[in-house]
Amino acid sequence: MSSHKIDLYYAPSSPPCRAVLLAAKSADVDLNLIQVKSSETQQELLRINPQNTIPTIVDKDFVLWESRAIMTYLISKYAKDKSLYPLQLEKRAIIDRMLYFDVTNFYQTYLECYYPAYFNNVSFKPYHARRVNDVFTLLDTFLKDSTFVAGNDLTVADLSIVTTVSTYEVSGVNLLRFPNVVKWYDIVRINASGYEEADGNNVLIYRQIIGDIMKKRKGDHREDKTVEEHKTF
Ligand SMILES: N[C@@H](CCC(=O)N[C@@H](CS)C(=O)NCC(=O)O)C(=O)O
Repeated sequence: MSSHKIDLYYAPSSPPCRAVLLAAKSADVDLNLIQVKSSETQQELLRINPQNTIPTIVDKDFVLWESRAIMTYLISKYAKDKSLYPLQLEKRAIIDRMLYFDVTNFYQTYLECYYPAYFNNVSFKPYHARRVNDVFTLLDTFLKDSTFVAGNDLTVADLSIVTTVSTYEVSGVNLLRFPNVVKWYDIVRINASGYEEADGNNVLIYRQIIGDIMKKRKGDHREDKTVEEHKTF
């Protein structure tokens, strides 16, 4: 365990914050959790992070944001289990490739397909469902011949991608169409330290938030198809 507490500015429902919570569990890091809610914490965050995004950590006098950068930092610095982000360059490169896949493609697709429906009053179109299907098909292919996303060991890339999958799941993606993903998802949730506390419980808060938004939306815009009506794509 870290000998001191690391501040984490966060929201429990936020997908990138849940990813950092999960990495902190694996690294056995003791976090001082600061929910960014009050104007005081909002101003505090803006003072240390001009990009004003969560998650943001403060480790003594070192400030860092961007969830995947935080995850690899915490694991490199504090995790006893070096196989989560090994030093061997080829292994690390594959893990990095999967982290970048998550940031630029897998999670980005979620942001582009679901967030407009939830937060900008835009309807979820068959085109979005096809994009989601495509990224899941790709992930399923990556998992065809290996237990985890970057080989046969659990790594930081699994911790990142599992929180994206749980986020898609609460948005109604039918995971059963992707058998390799289902198998991997079960294994990661069992093997990742503190999974339930870091992601399993917190993704339910996210489910509640989007559930409330969609309930209201249904009342407002019956002519639009909702995300749920496309859930089996
Ligand atoms: N790529 C960033 C995304 C961070 C991000 O956008 N976080 C959201 C919460 S899920 C946020 O801080 N939103 C407030 C804002 O952008 O002003 C990461 O992975 O850390």
